[in-house]
Amino acid sequence: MEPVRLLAPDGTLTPDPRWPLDVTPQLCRDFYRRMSLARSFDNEALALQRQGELGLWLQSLGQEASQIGSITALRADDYVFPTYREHAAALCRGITPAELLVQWRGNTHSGWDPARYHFHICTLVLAAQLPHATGYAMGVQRDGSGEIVTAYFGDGSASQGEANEAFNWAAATEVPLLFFCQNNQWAISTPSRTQMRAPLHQRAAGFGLDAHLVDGNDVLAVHAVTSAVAAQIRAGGGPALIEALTYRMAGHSTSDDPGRYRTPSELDSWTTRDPIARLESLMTARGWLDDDFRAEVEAECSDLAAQTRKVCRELPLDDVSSLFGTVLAEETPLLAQERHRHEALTASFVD
Ligand SMILES: Cc1ncc(C[n+]2csc(CCOP(=O)(O)OP(=O)(O)O)c2C)c(N)n1
Repeated sequence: MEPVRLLAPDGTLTPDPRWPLDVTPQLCRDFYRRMSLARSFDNEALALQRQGELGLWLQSLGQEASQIGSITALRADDYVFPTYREHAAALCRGITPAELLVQWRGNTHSGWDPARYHFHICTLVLAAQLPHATGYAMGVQRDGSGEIVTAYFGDGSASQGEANEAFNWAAATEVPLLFFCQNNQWAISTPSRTQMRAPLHQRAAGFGLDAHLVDGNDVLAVHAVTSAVAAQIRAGGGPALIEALTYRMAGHSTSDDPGRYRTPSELDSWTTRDPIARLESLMTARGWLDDDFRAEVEAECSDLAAQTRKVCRELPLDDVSSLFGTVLAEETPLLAQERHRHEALTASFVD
């Protein structure tokens, strides 16, 4: 199966009647703005981690089109289960920089109220969110609320047993669920080609899911496909899977050095397919990206970066000891010992 693509890397637009999309200047400006803001936020978070303000950061760099093209195709009340990399999608839902950073500063377990944004907290245990999403979708199905559920995950997570159980159970129960895989080619240092013989969208079809392959660096294609698939799920068409081919342009996390396992030429080849540059080419060719608009977005990006830096430094430190109370219903001797050790360590810091 060839990936659905509307926008070529050089910015040429080729409409596809199977995936209709009204490509207006407004739509492109909206995507350009959202993707630029997400990248600015991501860059700032990286800088904050490098300066010791965050313990860890996992960049969304290069995956903006996959995330923004898809989340903007959903309704605001469609519940979303993310992994740990969906910052670009989270920003679209109105989750604030402070809420996004607080967990990575180590101040608390998670930063936001999922019920408020219909956006679940990050799941770091690979694929654990997929059965959760399936169960949630069973609830939605019974409520008849008209919502659909979307679960993001990566190519590496697709190797987990839980992912495959979720695909099967979602298909068997015909729940209103969209599995959205960002195949960014790597699971830390393991390339996706060594993890599976059949491409994920083919495997998904075998489970009985309505499966699609899309160019994940083409925000217009991602949006067109997700809109159509979401509408079909909402109309009772059953669960689906979209595999978006994209690339993790940064390391897996700030603890990773991708230079140890991938070549500069590979990164170069994906840089030419950068999702923002691609949209920019189309907009420039059509005269949709004038200097005023560009300057406006640049100013907004600088403001967001400055705001991100400010709120990060001001984040209140929760009483981390309280986190020990949420591990088990009753504290075990080992847990009590760990809590005491942590309290003694904290007390040893004079200031
Ligand atoms: C169950 C489980 N096994 C292993 C890990 C360690 N781990 C964290 S991220 C990761 C790779 C994930 O790759 P992928 O699902 O493709 O997502 P990406 O990080 O590329 O977005 C691994 C192996 C984990 N968090 N959970």
